[in-house]
Amino acid sequence: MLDNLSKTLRKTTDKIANAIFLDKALVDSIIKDLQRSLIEADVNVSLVLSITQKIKKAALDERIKGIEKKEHIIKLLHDELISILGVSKPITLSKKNTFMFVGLYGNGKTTTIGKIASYYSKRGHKVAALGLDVHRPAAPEQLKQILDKLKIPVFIDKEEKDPKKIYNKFKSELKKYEIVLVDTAGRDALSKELISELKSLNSLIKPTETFLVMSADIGQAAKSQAQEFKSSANITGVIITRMDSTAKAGGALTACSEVKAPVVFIGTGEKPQDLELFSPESFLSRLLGMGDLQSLIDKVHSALSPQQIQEQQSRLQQGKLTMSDLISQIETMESMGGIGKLTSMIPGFGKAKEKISDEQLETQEQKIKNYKNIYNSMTLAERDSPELLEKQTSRIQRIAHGSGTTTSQVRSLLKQYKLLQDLIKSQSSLSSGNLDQKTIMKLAKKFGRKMKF
Ligand SMILES: Nc1nc2c(ncn2[C@@H]2O[C@H](COP(=O)(O)OP(=O)(O)OP(=O)(O)O)[C@@H](O)[C@H]2O)c(=O)[nH]1
Ligand SMILES: [Mg+2]
Repeated sequence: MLDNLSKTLRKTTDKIANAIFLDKALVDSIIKDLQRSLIEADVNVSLVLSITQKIKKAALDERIKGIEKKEHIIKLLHDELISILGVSKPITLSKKNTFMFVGLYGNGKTTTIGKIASYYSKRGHKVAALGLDVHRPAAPEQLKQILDKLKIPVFIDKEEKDPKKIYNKFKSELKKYEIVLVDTAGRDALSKELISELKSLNSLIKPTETFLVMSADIGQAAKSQAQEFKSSANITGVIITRMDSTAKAGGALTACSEVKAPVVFIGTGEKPQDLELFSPESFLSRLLGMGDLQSLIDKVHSALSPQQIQEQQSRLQQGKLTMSDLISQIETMESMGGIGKLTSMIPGFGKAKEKISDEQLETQEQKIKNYKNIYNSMTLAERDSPELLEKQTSRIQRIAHGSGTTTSQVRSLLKQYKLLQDLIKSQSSLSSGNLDQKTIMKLAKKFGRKMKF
């Protein structure tokens, strides 16, 4: 169900959470991905532009910075998506309930009646169905077959051609049931004939709910259909079927929201159990692959504290890197689940990840531990100025001894530090002290190639 949109949304929130700088280049790429996949899901272009413009504006707003900005954008993205999905309309049951199902030919009315009958009878309600589709000769038998399988009573009359007469015939019998599901006939379009038929059934039956059943594959066309049925057939909710078999479901859902026709259920397959209550919040949570907004925000707060990020950013922007920055990067790697995880998060490192075997990962993680031990065995002066070690073998020997490593391992850490520092210096002078996301990416790639983790 909307797999591509779901993938993009997950990727987008990851990009925001993991970004060091939310600069224009990154924002542009996020916006482009979002626009592409929302439009692919058939969401109205002007809706898409309005959402993405709001996000872009917030992202480039200089008044909010760092973690707060990431949080702000994630919230904004979440709230905007919820708002285009509409509001949830809970179905409250009374003592006696009559649900009438209306819609055009082949949109899934009869199948959905089976699903809803199963849904409520499983929850202990006494359910029955009434077949009032007198236009398609096979319709009453189809309804009967579906409900017989579920062992739910069904009332049909294959000979009678007047739906009102069928209703009157079974009226007293139906009073025994808590929920009566009424199947009606479809048409190719909402013709005058269909409108008058639905109006007369409405005034005779007085259903507690009238559900418009529409297939998701009509995408944005759901808007005019919902609007027309709303004004002529008094619908109280919409059921979108075939969510499982189209990429256009985003269009159908958001179109209903635009005309304030609340979606109450979605159909996700042909079987009786393929039905879900619809609520924008839970639907979006599933698309995002997160429990709720809070878990999304927690993602932003994951690895480093806001202060740590800010301090590191300003040092990097000035082209400075301390030994403790390097160790802090290494510690971050550990808290994120080791270098394997890190490689998947840094652009350009992704491919290398596949080539690293478990065994290699283990030695790399051991190396990281060694580096930390080496750092802990250094004096404060040595940490501030690692150059002190370069010419003094005795210091290197002392550190190797203290950390349980070898002198060549100490030299290796010094080499990594120097390499990264040189890269940062050269980059920051090239970009006149203004390191942005693109430069960081380039750096990460170069760094990745030369680092010997
Ligand atoms: N994949 C999928 N197929 C569905 C879903 N809902 C209905 N269908 C299929 O859509 C087709 C038409 O469904 P019906 O229930 O006969 O539609 P209808 O609105 O009653 O059609 P008419 O009575 O001709 O107006 C059937 O083949 C169903 O199996 C769904 O959620 N997913
Ligand atoms: Mg039918």
